[in-house]
Amino acid sequence: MHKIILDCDPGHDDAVAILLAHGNPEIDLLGITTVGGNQTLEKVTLNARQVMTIAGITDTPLHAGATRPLVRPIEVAGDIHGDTGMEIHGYELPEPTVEVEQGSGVQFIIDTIMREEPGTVTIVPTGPLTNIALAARLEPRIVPRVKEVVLMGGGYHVGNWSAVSEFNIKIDPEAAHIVFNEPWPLTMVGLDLTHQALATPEVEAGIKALGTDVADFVVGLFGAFRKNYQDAQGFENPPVHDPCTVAYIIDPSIVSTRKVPLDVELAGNLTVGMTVADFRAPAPDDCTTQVAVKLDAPKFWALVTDAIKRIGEGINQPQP
Ligand SMILES: [Ca+2]
Repeated sequence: MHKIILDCDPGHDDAVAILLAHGNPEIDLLGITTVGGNQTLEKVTLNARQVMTIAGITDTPLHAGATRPLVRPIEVAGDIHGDTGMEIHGYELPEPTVEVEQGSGVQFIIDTIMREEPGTVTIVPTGPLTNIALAARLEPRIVPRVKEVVLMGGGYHVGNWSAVSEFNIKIDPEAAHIVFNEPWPLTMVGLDLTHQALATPEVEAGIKALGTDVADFVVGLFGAFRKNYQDAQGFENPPVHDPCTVAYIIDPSIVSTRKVPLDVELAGNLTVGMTVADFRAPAPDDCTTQVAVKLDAPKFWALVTDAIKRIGEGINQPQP
């Protein structure tokens, strides 16, 4: 079992990451924390509650974290995720029955890592890195105790929020700079990888065929996500970024990686928020960072579909 904390800003693809983490038997989801990003903290936290309600996630604590980036004003991705942060087609979201726990998500991350055996907890950020940076600064003893940070963000070739920067990193680059420069093992699952995780009509048909409420929810998410990605960025099918992190943890053969020194640009007029990978020479032995390179898309989607299937069959769900 892989113990993870999922730090997210749902978000269509965050929602799928939550479902994969809950529905896969290899993952022990210790907690979900939210961060202002795709939409305001209030909206993404409501969305997390709705996803957890639909999936019957009742034994995993949910904590809200930072409302805004460390230094810069908040920016949201309404063009991609809609005004609610989780715009959906043809599916009515439920009144959430899952509540938010008391206490900041930042403190929850610290308490969980200090409580668990060292080297056993993986942090999985799929939003801006504000909560993770704050946790590392507030309690530096967590850093050597974390097994790994596997994050969705950045890219070593292209951006999506500027020519060279990706949304999660671009909107809080100072937080990303902190997280990328701590000595914990870090895997950057960036756009180079996640643009291979396309929700094609075939993928969607496979999920729809499951015929369950949670499958209908995912199909509804993909419908809105496809339209928004077509309009905003000219994609035929939407890239479902965030669950690639969880898939890598479950089965590293799904995501090939390459060790490379990484840093985050803070000062460039055109390049702020760029994740800079130094490929000039083989990575030194003490390099703790790597980038995700190639996705086995059929295996990835089989894993996601299987998790949605298991949730639909009622795993871990109390009987109504
Ligand atoms: Ca996200």
